[in-house]
Amino acid sequence: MNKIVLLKDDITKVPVEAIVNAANTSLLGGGGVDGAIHRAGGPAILAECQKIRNRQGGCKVGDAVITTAGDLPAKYVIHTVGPHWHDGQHDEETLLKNAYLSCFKLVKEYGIQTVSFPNISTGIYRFPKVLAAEIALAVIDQCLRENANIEQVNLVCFDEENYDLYSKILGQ
Ligand code: AR6
Repeated sequence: MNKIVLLKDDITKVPVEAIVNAANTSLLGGGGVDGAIHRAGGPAILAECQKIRNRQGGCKVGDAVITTAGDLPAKYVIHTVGPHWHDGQHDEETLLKNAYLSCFKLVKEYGIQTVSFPNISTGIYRFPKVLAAEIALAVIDQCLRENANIEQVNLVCFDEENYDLYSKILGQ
């Protein structure tokens, strides 16, 4: 687990090779971290998202696509779509796991060595934060074992609650 770095920060400010975005199926931007990434990254990101939309009609829940990072301190943005939390009976856990896995698939494909994740689905999509953290850490742990090329995974928490609970789980 020593390749995992926990940060309390704005993900758009942390230099890294790839920044993961918690997007929606339209890929056209939104609020939360998605809004922050498009604002800080500039129009080049949206232009590539629109091309992907034209080609494949957006991004399904649990999938991920990759674009330039525009003006962000990164090379790529990986846009994934986490699930809305309903009641836990709508495949939410599997879909969140798939969102993280889809990001790591692109990380492997593009030879990415450093990547920052926000706490996908735990804002506007209201996924319970402890459960989301457990799912995120299990997938990250598995993917780090499977991909020795990854040097660092940043978990960038924006809200105090996520930062505190990740600190506890990671024993920091
Ligand atoms: N840096 C890092 N984390 C952030 C930042 C930031 N600048 N801003 C917010 N967060 P959310 P979701 C955290 O709502 O729940 C959008 O409208 C926030 O504290 O951004 O997956 C999309 O277009 C929370 O822990 O994403 C979708 O429609 C985490 O990011 C929808 O929201 C995720 O919160 C996706 O909802």
